[in-house]
Amino acid sequence: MTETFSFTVAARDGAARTGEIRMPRGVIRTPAFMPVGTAGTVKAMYPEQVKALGADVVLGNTYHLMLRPGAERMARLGGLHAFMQWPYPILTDSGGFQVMSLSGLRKLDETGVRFQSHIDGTAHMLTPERSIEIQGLLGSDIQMQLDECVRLPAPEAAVAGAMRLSLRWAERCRIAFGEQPGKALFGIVQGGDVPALRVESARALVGLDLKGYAIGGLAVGEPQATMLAMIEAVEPHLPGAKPRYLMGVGTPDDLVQAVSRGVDMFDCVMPTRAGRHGMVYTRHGRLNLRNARFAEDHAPLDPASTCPAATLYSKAYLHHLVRAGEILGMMLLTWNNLAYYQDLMAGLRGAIAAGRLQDFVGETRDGWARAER
Ligand code: PRF
Repeated sequence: MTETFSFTVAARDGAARTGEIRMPRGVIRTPAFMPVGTAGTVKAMYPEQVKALGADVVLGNTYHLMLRPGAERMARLGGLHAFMQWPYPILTDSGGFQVMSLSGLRKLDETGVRFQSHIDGTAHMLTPERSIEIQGLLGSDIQMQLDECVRLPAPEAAVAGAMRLSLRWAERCRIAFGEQPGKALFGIVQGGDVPALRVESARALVGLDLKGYAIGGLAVGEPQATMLAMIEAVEPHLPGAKPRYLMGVGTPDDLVQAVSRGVDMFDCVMPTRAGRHGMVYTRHGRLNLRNARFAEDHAPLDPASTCPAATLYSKAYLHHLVRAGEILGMMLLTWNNLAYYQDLMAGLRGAIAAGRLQDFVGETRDGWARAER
């Protein structure tokens, strides 16, 4: 395995690309979906099961892990890979976004963000330098800059202020990160729903010559059409030879649309969280298994699936497990959903390589439209 970080594009179809990120801990096939393992676990899944589904990388969260078990303790325990028995690449988010969505009292200024833990109310400080230090202590392979993400809709002045603060933090993160050949620091494009601010952000980040570029600040309240328009505004300004990561997105349709516009990486809690709440994703769309109409449905979720959760058990059984609040229900639904997401990404990679992405997208959407609702 390579000792350095590299990205190669093997094939293109329109704006879409398929390729490989190579790093010491493994190869990430792109377009890639990264299951979210917030607190050192992809909830309700065994790590070896996650890998077997075709996931090459999982996401961990600075915010959660710095609070519990703590970054220095994690380092003493040998780092996150050893701790959670996931020897493959790990990408960590920088913490800022989770501070904004989860913590209590918080105060943000040029230095960083001061906040209270959602677990025990204790006071903590996250600066660009401390975020990078923590991601290093965790042992993260792909580290994210600290940024400020504003929810939409928001006044343009607020969006511009957060975007420019994020740029200054990106520079500080780059200095703190230094040179780490087998690892990568990604910048995060902000700028809300304002194309000119998105372009300003992308250009400035590209000037920092980072190993990859994320598009943040989307899927935060705006319509899908706005999100896609922002991707289209940013894409021409990002280097073709570096990976692009759309943060916290999304539905299967969001993934298909964003891949078609040149995005290479995604993470989202949707398949795992939905699976813990009775929702399943299938080739025929999304179903709510709590619904009484499944109470005597003998059919499995998808007899053609590669995942035992979709082929072995009747919908009636899954409905029963969900209604009864059984742990196995959450496990099977999460397994099905992550399998569906990984199979979708494999399908997209294959279609791009074969130059038939538009056909694949059409067939996939036709399948969803046939959902029994
Ligand atoms: N910034 C960071 N993490 C994120 C986001 C962001 O804007 C989003 C927005 N969808 C999800 N996760 N650092």
